[in-house]
Amino acid sequence: MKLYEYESFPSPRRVRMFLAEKGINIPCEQIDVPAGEHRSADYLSKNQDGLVPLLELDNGEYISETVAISRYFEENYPQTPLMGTTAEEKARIEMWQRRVENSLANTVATYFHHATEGLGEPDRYRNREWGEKNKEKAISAMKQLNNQLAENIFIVGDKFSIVDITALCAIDFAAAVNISIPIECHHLTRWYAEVSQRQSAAA
Ligand SMILES: N[C@@H](CCC(=O)N[C@@H](CS)C(=O)NCC(=O)O)C(=O)O
Repeated sequence: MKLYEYESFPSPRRVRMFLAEKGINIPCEQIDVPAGEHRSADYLSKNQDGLVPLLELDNGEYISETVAISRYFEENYPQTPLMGTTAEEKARIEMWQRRVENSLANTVATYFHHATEGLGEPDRYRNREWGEKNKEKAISAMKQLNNQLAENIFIVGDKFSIVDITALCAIDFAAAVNISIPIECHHLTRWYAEVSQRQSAAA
C-alpha cells in the first residue's frame, strides 16, 4: 500500500492527519505537483483526474478522493472513529464535511487558482474577479464555523472528527494565501488553537 501525495498541499495533508489520528503508518510517494508530475501519462494512468492524494492498494487497485481514501481507512481501522459511529453522528459529520468542503476548502482553492499565481502555467486561465468572490465566500464560511463553534467544542459536537481535519487544512492553506480568520471570530480562533496543538496536525 502506498499514498501518492504532495506535502505542501491541503488535500494530501488531510489524509496524513487522518492516518496520524488513527496511528496508521503507510509509505508515501511525493508527486511534484508544481513541476506537473501529476499530469504525466504515468500518473494519469493511475488517477484519471490527475489530482493528489491517491491511494494504491496492495491488490494494485487505486482509490482517489480524500474522503473516499479516509473511508477506506475508517472501515478497516474502526478504532478511533473519525467519521461517526451512530446513524445520526455519521449523517451529521457528512453534512458538515460537505459544507466545509464546498464553502471553505473549495473556495480557498478557487481563490488560489484564480486570484494568485496558483500552479503557474497550468493555471493560465484566471478569472481574478471570480477568485476574489471566492475569498469572500471563504471568509463567510469561517464566520459560519465561528457560530457553530460558539456552542460546540469541535465542529460536530464534542468529538474530534474528519470535519475538523478538513477545516484545519483549509484554514492553514487559506493563511498561506493570505486569507486569515476574521479577528472577531473568537470561537473559531479558540478551536483553531486547540486543533493545531494535536500531534496529528504536524503530519
Ligand atoms: N476532490 C479532491 C481534490 C484533490 C485536489 O484538489 N488536490 C490538489 C492538491 S490539494 C491537486 O492535486 N491539484 C492539482 C491541480 O489542480 O492540477 C480530493 O478531495 O481529493
